[in-house]
Amino acid sequence: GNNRINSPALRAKVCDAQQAAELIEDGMGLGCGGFTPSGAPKAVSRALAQRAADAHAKGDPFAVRLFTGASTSPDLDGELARNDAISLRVPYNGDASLRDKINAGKTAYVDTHLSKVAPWARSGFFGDIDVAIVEATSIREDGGIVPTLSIGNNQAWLDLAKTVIVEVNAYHNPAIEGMHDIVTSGIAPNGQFDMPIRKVADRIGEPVLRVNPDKVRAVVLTDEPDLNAKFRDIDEGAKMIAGHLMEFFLHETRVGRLPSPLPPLQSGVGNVANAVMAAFGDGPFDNLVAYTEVIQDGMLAMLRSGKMLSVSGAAFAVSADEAVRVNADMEFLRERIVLRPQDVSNNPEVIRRLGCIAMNTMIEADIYGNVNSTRVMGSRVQNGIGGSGDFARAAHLSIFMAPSVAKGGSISAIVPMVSHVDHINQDVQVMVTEQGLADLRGLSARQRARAVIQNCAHPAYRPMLLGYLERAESSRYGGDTPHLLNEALGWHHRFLETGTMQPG
Ligand code: 0RQ
Repeated sequence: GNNRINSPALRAKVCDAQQAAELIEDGMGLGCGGFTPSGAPKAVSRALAQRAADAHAKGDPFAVRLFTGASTSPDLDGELARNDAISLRVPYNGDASLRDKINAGKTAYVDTHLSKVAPWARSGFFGDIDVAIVEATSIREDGGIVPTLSIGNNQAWLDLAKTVIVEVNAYHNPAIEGMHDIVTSGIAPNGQFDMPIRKVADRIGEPVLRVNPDKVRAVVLTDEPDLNAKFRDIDEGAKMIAGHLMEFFLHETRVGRLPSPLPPLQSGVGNVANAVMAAFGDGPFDNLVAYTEVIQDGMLAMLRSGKMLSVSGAAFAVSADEAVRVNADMEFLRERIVLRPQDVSNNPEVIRRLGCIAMNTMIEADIYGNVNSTRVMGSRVQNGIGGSGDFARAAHLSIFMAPSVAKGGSISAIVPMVSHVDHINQDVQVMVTEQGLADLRGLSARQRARAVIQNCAHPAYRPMLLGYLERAESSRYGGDTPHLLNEALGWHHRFLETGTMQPG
């Protein structure tokens, strides 16, 4: 590992993870790498969880305010949450243990657009960032830090923190140097800078993170892969969703409403998104490009097959097997992928300029096209809005998809009124379930409702939804977006009372 540190000043800072964790005190703000398990600090995270456990055993308080790129790993969010060591979490979480703490009301959670975290942190909206912990593949002789499989907000953390800890992880192929594109200077105090990105592969910065070496107090050596989660095998429902989408794209290119090759694609997290990418892999479209956030297995397969030419993203979010292939194929991938900080990968200015097609997954939608991506029954957080809002609002075409029912059919994903809103109907042009696709472009609210009910709702819930709409329409208070306010959230209420949205 030591031969990965080519800067003598930083080589002198090598220490073990426990010593590094000693630099972190109760109440501090921690700016960490991590966007999916990619780039999350590992050894220092585990040592920090141990430090919290030791403090609590002595009866001392110990909790940090944790800021990252997005979700992290079981070593960081999981270990710290299980040790009650996170008082505040910003901006995204995918870990089950931390989710439980947030939903129990024990950890405060600020769920916000991923592109806004760095500019808001630089503006001081989140208070002090005391310590930065970033993961590196290597450190150059000039002190430039070569990141691993994500960048997140690391340049902001390095600029803001008084104390910096670097984990140098020898697992990653050093040939990754050159894949990253980071703006390291000329950033206004409020985090704004020019982003003249006109093509997916355009570069505007340099390939390394920059830090004042005097702030680096610890460099810790590791050699371990990311703790990547498994994708489920692609199920029938996800395949059907992907099939409806492919048919839509084919039709739209035939009638000239979408150009060929297609505009840059964005694809969200999870199994449905991976199924859609797999369908593109087998589909008729060539010369694809992606301006996206997470780069999953399906997209990498298309780069290898030549279907996709270039990808801009924030992070690799790959299966364990794919992570091994990524390491082996690094020279090939470096020519085709630009990894960016999330305030650039997800920047609405760039997404709008490129005219992206955004494809994200939802928890539920209402008949009028409003989408809930984050809160089950309105109050229990699942993950967070992540980058879905950055892309949905700015995209040329924003698509939301999900299975039409959840929990074995006891929950309809299409409801009269969403119990929480992440994406307003104006940011949803197309909705897809395994039942079909609703094209909502140019439709009034009541037309949207009929399209969503007929094309997306599960047959077990379709008559109930249509009944709701017709009764709401005849109530005559408001003919634009008719609702029955005493019933609008009644389906959720019924589920909480009886365990199903179906009436008894
Ligand atoms: O619960 O874990 O108990 O089985 O929600 O649902 O079907 O596994 O789907 O993993 O694709 O996640 C919207 C959460 C979908 C995700 C969401 C329950 C379901 C299951 C997970 P279990 P699935 P996925 C840019 C894009 C926001 C961020 C985003 C997400 C669990 O896609 O977090 O888009 N999106 N980022 O049973 C009750 C319903 C439900 C429901 C699903 N209607 N009611 N429970 N579930 N629908 C990328 C990034 O930001 C990184």
